[in-house]
Amino acid sequence: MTAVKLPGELVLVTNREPYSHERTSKGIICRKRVGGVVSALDSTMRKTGGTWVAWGSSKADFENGDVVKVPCSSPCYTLKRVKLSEKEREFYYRGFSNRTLWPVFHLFTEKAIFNTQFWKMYVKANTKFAKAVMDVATDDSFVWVHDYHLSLVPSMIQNTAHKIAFFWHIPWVSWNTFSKIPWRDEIFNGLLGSDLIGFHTKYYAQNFLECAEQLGFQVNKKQSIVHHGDRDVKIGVFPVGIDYQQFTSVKNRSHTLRSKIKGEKIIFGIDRLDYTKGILERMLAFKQFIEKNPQWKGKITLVQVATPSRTKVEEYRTMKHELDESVGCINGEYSTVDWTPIKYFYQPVSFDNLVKYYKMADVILVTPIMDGMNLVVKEYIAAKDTGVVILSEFAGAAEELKEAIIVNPYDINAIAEGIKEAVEMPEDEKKKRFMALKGKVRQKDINWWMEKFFSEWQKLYIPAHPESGSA
Ligand code: ADQ
Repeated sequence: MTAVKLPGELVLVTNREPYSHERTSKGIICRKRVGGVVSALDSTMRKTGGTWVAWGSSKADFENGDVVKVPCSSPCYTLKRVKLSEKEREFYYRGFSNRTLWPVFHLFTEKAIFNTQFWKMYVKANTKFAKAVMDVATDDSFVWVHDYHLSLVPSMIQNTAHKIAFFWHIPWVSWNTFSKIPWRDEIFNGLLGSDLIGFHTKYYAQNFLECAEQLGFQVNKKQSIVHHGDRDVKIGVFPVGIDYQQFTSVKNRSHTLRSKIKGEKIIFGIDRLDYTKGILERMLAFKQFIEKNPQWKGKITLVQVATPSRTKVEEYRTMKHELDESVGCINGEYSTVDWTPIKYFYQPVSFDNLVKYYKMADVILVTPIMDGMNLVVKEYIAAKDTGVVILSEFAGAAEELKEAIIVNPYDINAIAEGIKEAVEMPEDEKKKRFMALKGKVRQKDINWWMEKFFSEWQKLYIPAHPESGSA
């Protein structure tokens, strides 16, 4: 249990649901969904209880009504599902969320599509989520809205006088980039319906304050406050952590997996298959490493797991083809009868296997082009006793994890050099750096994050003391 408990029920709102109900030949099964936001928040909800409002995206989700108790194995909180039509899924989710906002906020503006139909459905879907919140929230509720899919919800529910906070899980870009969105005012005003808005890093929070100024809001930079009409909106920095205990409590059973992979060193990468994660660049860097360091041929393997993600969105299908081709080319060129340089899996893995992969890996390779935080790197550090981390300077996690080998993900040469440094790092240095990283991940875990956010949030409702001695 956490020390900081909110004095009212928590109503959490996200696009993705934490658990889906799926029909199989064995009947309806309940499955945990993959993704950073769900990973972080399921741990939170298990501790606080309350209601989670999310899109019921699976066919069997509504078979027993729109409200269920989850996690299915040991229910401790309520999931209220929102039903979206096919048109809303297409234009709100795959369209505005994933083909407009996602690329813009990850600096892939050339991929962004600005389409009025997308926008209209985004407004409509946000209205549905807002209504679902109003159905379950009471005057005492603390409503916590998450991520870029739901930026309009705070201002839509504001009239009902709930306490509202928002957490933005992806990067917040500078005004130069944000200003390209034709609906920038609506999005910004939507978010400002919150009393507190959280980001992963100082840099994103500064960008947000800069955008507020550019849009004409009065900003108090020292106190990180945006004045919006007669209200103050507090902007805060809360780098998300992981459920540290969950990763340390798994016993080491990685030797079975390890013995099946040839060579002295295993490098590991696991991501949703997404163009922002830098997976293609990682493959090219590994190829360059093998070319420049032939002594490592047959002795090193890159294991890359990619989870299918947003598979109906064109850019993701294109990227999958490119990745298939790239892995095929590299393996075709360098494989021998008893060595395959890259082992590539396009599938989700269970939690148990995820931890086995982390434990067997000598090096984790995390090279996103842009990433709000990145939980994979923290999970690896928690799961291992020692290891080496190669981390993109453009992952939010790089602001904290400075003992990693930090690389520029656009620079293939730098990543290849990083791999060399990692596999040849002296034991002493490896241990020293890893212990420092482990200390940080242990200290700022998911409980720390939640407590920091909740205590900042509650403070906003404590009435200020009248100044003593004033007339
Ligand atoms: P994501 O973009 O989803 O999250 P990330 O933070 O790396 O990215 O989290 C991915 C999660 O999915 C991890 O918990 C990982 O273990 C899991 N995962 C990935 N591939 C998997 C697979 N094949 N099988 C099973 N599990 C898999 C968004 C932002 C991030 C931010 C988080 C949290 O884009 O920047 O860190 O939210 O705020």
